[in-house]
Formats: sequence, C-alpha cells, structure tokens
Amino acid sequence: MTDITPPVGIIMGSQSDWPTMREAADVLDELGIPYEKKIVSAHRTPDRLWDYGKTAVDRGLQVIIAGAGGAAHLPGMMASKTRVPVIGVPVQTQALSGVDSLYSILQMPRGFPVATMAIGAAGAKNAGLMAAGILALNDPALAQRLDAWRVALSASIPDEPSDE
Ligand code: RP5
Repeated sequence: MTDITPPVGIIMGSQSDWPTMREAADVLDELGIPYEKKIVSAHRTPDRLWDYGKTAVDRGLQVIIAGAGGAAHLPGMMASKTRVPVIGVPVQTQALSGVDSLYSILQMPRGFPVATMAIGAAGAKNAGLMAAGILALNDPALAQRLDAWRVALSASIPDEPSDE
C-alpha cells in the first residue's frame, strides 16, 4: 500500500484541541480537500514535532494548520522547522480565554512567520478556508468550489434580523 500525503496537515497539541480543530477539517471536507490530522505537541512530543517539520517538504505537504492552547509553541516551532506555510490557530483556554494562545502564536520573531487566525472555532474554520485559498492558486477546480462556497455563505445571510 502506498501512502499518499495529502496537501494539508492539521496538527494540534492535544486531543483536547480536536473539537476546535475539527472546524478546519470540516470545511476542508466541504471543499473536497484531502488532509491528515495528527497530535503533535511542542512540549510533550518534541521529537514528533521535529520529524513532522523535517519531512514536511519531502512528503509533499503544501500547508500546515497548527492549533494549540496556552503556551502555544507548536505553530511557531513548526514554522522554524519547515518552509511549508504554517497557519496558526489559538485554541481557547479556560484560564486566560485563549489570549495566552493568541500571543504565543502571533508574536513570532522576524524571519519565521505564522499566519495567525482568531481565537477558537472561528479561527479554525478560517484556517481551513485560508488553506483552501492558498491551494486554489494552483487548482482551478478548487478555486471554483471555493468561489461557490463563498457565494453560498453570502446568500445565506438574511437581509433583516428575525425575532426567532
Ligand atoms: C497545549 O496544552 C494543547 O495544545 C492544549 O490546548 C493545552 C492543554 O492540553 P491538555 O492538558 O488538554 O492535553 O499543549
């Protein structure tokens, strides 16, 4: 059996991040974009992080979506290990509402960017859409699907608020 690497890797620091990161997976499913999903922790499984980053280009990954909470070093460390674009998702935390995650991911030093999304579920969903937009640059069929998705979202917004 040959392992074919999908274009998108969704990685997260913990199983507890999955309910948030599933938003990214769901929108990739909607758009027909294959992905893999892995638990990779900067602190608990640093060797796994290193191997994932070291092999990302050769395996053919084109975008990495990385979610973590608290001392959220996963996206930045991944960006330091691979030139594959990293989209960071700050997972909401109980103690500091995800502001800790946001600052940990956002404030990268010059030279190693992470495209940082909003805190929580909206950020995860937008990470999936950002990945789609990047891939659509070289995939006309996906570009059409993404355009249609955006049109459908706009069409679903009512003109007026309802009391229901
Ligand atoms: C981070 O610590 C993870 O990304 C997660 O958001 C947070 C808490 O992890 P658990 O204690 O729930 O496994 O590394």
